[in-house]
Amino acid sequence: MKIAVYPGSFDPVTNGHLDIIKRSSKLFDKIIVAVLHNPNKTPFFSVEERLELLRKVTEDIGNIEIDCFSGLLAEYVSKKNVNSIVKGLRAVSDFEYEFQMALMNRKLNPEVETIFMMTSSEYSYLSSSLVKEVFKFHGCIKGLVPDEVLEAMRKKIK
Ligand code: COD
Repeated sequence: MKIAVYPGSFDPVTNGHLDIIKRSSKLFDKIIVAVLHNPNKTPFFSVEERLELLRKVTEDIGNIEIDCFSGLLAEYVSKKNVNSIVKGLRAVSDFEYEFQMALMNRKLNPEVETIFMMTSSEYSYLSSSLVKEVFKFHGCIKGLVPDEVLEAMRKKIK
């Protein structure tokens, strides 16, 4: 079975993430979407909330597992017995950081391969942090995140 891990913060999951999940799910038998639990950061959504939202927005895809991890990604993928990591690339600025991480992950776990998927042009400018910033200042983020996420964000600030 060809399995890949798609790791991220997903705080919150955007339509850019969802596009990568859908497209990669056609290339692999299973995609494990893995939410990083980083105790040093104060996220907008808790890990549990992010897991729940990811489950909701991927429920019609089928070959998706939603999970979370802490610590090193290279160790998490070995624990899951997976050799492929899927990452999304938006711009040259993503490339530099992702390139470093891919090489470091391979150093830590020589079995691991990182597969990069180009963003779809309509989501190329989209990031969770920009979405949160626009939302904070009451800008319209409809169409940038799944409707379930927008609803949860509205509930959260009430
Ligand atoms: N279009 C396409 N791809 C996108 C888009 C978009 N609009 N938005 C985001 N993506 C991609 C990102 O490039 C990334 O590949 C993925 O989706 C997740 O994005 P985020 O922003 O939710 O998550 P990040 O980038 O904060 O996640 C970073 C990791 C959690 C993967 C990284 O920090 C990590 O592996 N941490 C574990 C600790 C570790 O092992 N550190 C050493 C690394 S070498």
